[in-house]
Amino acid sequence: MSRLHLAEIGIALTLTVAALLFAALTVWAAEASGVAVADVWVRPTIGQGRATAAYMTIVNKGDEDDVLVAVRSAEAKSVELHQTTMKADGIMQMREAKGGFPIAVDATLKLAPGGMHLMIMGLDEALADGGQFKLILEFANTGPIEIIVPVRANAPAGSGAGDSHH
Ligand SMILES: [Cu+2]
Repeated sequence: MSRLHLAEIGIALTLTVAALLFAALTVWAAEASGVAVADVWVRPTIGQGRATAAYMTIVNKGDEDDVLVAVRSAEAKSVELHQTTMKADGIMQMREAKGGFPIAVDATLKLAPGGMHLMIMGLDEALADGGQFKLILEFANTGPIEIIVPVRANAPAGSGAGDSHH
């Protein structure tokens, strides 16, 4: 084999290794940055009511703490971040989490009936079981994420959320 040929093989190998390394780094970056959203669902509206609650599990897979600061939808007037708490007299109370929902690195934020949830108000149309709905989650570091939310009466299996009432 000529020296020129060997040089060519050497360059080809170097390029292949560089390409593999680049591919590996790209995959790593996609997995290691930002938040992952799973087990998303929203309750159907009742009668003439145009308010409902949405639930989901959010995992911070990034290397920075993050905060879910706001949520919006083109199909509703407003979406608020709510926290349900039990008062001393046993009455459930909801209040807006003004500072958003913080999610530390590697932490899991569970929005579930009886706890934290997204309060959707002023929907343009009723939400029926089996339908879907679009929400945009605004994170302080990750930025906006658009998600499709299935409309269903109960939590999806495996989300770990019981069917207690909002
Ligand atoms: Cu609420």
